[in-house]
Amino acid sequence: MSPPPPNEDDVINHHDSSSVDQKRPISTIVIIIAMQTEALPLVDSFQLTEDVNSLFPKGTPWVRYHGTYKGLNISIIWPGKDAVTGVDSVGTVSASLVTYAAIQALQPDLVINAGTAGGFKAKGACTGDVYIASEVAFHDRRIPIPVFDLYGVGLRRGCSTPNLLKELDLKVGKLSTGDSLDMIPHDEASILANDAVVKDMEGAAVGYVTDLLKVPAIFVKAVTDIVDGDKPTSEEFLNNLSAVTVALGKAVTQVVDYISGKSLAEL
Ligand code: FMC
Repeated sequence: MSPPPPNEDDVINHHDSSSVDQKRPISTIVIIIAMQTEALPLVDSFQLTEDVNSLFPKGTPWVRYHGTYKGLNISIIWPGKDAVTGVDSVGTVSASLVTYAAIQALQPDLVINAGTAGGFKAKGACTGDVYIASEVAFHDRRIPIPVFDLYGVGLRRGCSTPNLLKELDLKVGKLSTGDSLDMIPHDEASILANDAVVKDMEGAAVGYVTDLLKVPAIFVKAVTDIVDGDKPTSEEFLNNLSAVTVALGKAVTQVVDYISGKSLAEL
């Protein structure tokens, strides 16, 4: 017999942080960033330094930049360069591993996943826009068996930040994650089913781990390319990457400035 289908409240995460945790000022933040190009403007802005002795298992390429900024203990975690190919370790596998390892090692009050994303112009996205993701889900885990289909989608909610959104000039929308930069028609259908406005390769994986370990997470995604436009995604992505990472860096700095001195309940 198959289990009864879960209702939406069972599928979406609820952080069980106690009300004491909710009211305590946030002190430790982990920022997960997939590409070094995305990380460096923030390393600079927060004046972080790269760890000399790694917190992480010997042999992993995972890099931590760390420092104190406006009373916050900040770590940027970058999964580093792939040992075989030498490129940034983008995608869900590395993202979930570093998120897990960083939470275990640093016990943060909050995780921020920052990065670039593709945007849908049909849903109002433009290149250079920065979104806070209200929800994250996968679009390439198709399991057409009852309830496993929902598991595959893996919907999780970002931390509720109504005051932060009122204060900062950022867009809000749903994020869909998959392990490919391009988009096959099947993925497009799932992304539309997820009602997403932005598409990346890490968000829902980070969301899975933060939900598992009950750490609130904020997703900040800057649009490098328009996926329902006429330009090839990879070309547009590479052309816009450096300009958009500057916009991403500014937005994440604003988010962190807002968080400084506040509790989770105040966000
Ligand atoms: N589709 C999927 N991912 C991305 C994207 C798009 N149109 N634009 N930018 C990205 C992000 C992914 O999350 C990766 O970290 C990186 O940029 C592309 O490899």
